[in-house]
Amino acid sequence: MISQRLSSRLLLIGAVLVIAGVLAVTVSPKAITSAQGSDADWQTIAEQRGLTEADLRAAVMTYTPSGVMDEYVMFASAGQGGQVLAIGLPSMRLLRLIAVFAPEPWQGYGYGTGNEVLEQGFIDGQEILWGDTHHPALSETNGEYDGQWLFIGDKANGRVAVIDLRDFETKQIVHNPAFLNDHGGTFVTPNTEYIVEGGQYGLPLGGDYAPIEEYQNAYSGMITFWKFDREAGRIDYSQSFAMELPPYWQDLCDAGKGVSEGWVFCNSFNAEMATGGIEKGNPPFEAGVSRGAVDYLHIINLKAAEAVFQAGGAVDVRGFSVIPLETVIENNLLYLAPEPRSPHGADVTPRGDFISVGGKLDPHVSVYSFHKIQDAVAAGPTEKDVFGVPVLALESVLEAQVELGLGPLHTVYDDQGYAYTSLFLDSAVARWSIGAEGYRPQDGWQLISKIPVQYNVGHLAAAEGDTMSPDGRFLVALNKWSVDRFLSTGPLLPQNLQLIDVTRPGDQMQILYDMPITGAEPHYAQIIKADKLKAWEVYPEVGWNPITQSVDPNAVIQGTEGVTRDGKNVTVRMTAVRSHMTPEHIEIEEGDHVTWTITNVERARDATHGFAIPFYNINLSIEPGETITFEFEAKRPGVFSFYCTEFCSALHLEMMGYMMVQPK
Ligand code: RUQ
Ligand code: CUA
Repeated sequence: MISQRLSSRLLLIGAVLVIAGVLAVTVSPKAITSAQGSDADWQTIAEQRGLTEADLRAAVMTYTPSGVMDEYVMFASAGQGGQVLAIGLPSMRLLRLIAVFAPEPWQGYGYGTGNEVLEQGFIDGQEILWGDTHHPALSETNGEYDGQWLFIGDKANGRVAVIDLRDFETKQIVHNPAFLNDHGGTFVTPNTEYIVEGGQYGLPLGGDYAPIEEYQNAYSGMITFWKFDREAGRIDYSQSFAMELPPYWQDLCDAGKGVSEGWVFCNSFNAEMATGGIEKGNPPFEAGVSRGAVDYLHIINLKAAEAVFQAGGAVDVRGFSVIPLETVIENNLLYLAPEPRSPHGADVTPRGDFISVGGKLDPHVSVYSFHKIQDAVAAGPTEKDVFGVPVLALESVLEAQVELGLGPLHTVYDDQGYAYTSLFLDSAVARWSIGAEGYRPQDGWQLISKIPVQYNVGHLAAAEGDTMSPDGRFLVALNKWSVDRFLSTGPLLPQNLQLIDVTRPGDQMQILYDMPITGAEPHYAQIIKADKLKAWEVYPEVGWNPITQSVDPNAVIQGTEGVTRDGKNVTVRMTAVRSHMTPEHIEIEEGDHVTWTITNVERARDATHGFAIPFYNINLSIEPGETITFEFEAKRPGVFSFYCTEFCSALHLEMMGYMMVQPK
């Protein structure tokens, strides 16, 4: 059915292009007005709306008829919103908001459910109900996305979350108590043994106090290796460890793969160890941090670090295992290599043989060869930094520098041997050729073309882009500013995700679609083939607990519902099915402690029931098969009408009940 549909779409594309070629001559672009006349054919509509040939090509490449599925799913960070977005490609339809670090009412997350996950993310008892999500990472098997797990970091508070892609729900939040911020995360090793979380701003270990004047001696950098237990579906805290690094403001990291498997690479941007203080007459951070000519690429031997940790080489910092910098140096776990000043991004090529580092304040992308790094390490580094960390000479490890334009940041790769780098200051995407064997030796290392994007592009995401076999085809530019791309929404404007077609060679990249994103700044995204995702249609069995991913021993079976009392403790056991909750009268007393379990006994796909109790801040989304337990103190007497918040059936409005709290 679908393939028939696709082949007729291909015919349509041909027809559109022929006709559009004619139209393009006569039509002025950008003067989009509403097509008049309900019986106008599509050519007339295209003409009246002023669509060009390129517009029509973009339309047929992205238009996804009702009922037809997207080919890819993009998981994008939702920045300050603390959440993750799932977006279908090529339609750019928003499929799901996944609640992670912040309460989210639609999913009932943090209003009776999900509370235990959010609470795992509290630090020293401090409630933290938001996050700044930056870099999502899909789990991998043999360097390919396997569609099972998604991880994401919170830059603000230095936390990492685990999302199960069977139900698209957050299962765990962890925090390394030795540090309080992060950035270079999350990235996974090729078989998801570790989830890498690089730090960012230098801090005293443990987030303790130390005067800023003692920055060089009292402050540190940090990288955390979270051990992932696939069987349990959780990060194993006891097998996780961190490495203390010099306080150089480590930035973006990437895990080695192929030839470089077992290594991790991070750029950094404050080798100057500037400490700011503009108000004291010091150079401000923005000047101090970029004063020097070079920063350092960090080259970390993770395999060796793991062995040192397992041999007891770590110390305890606030209950977490940290390998101190002296031990790091003694065991040759870290090498540095100069980078052009204030770089951003360290992106490993699909075969793992090169690392691209964006210049940010330098018009080049610098490409390091892993083979050369190995040779330089074997030859023995000749220099050291002020802490005694070996520094590899730039000439000994650099493979190429490609001049791209202003503000190169992040690089992704396709299946043709091209690399794509975002140019923040140019507001453009540069396509360049990787001039090595296995990529595009025929082209050498050179800039191929650039395409303007709107505007101030941060990250790029490529289809299957971080795997060992990227798909090419599509690229998404995650732009920070949208300026004039959409109708005005006041001084705060949405950000703009732009879908770019990279199927054609040379300079024929094309913007296909603009998607406004509100409520969030999507930093990075990963794009996976949709058929790799095997999400459940309904929970496998009635009574399912999504936290344990098994049947809850407390699940309510139809016919056993009721209210029981043991002193001040009241237990409510309820089922939900279209269109009633059983029981419908809950009679309790002021001061009772209530433990309330609801099982949605539906087996029909999408038959979700909501559940809300006024005043008590209880709001649930109970998906087919799910069991939820919540607790509260009945502190306010009165009559409370609870109801289903999902319009689930024609008699949905009747799906309600009364909770009567008798005064003392
Ligand atoms: S950042 S726009 Cu990935 Cu957090 Cu570069
Ligand atoms: Cu259940 Cu409305």
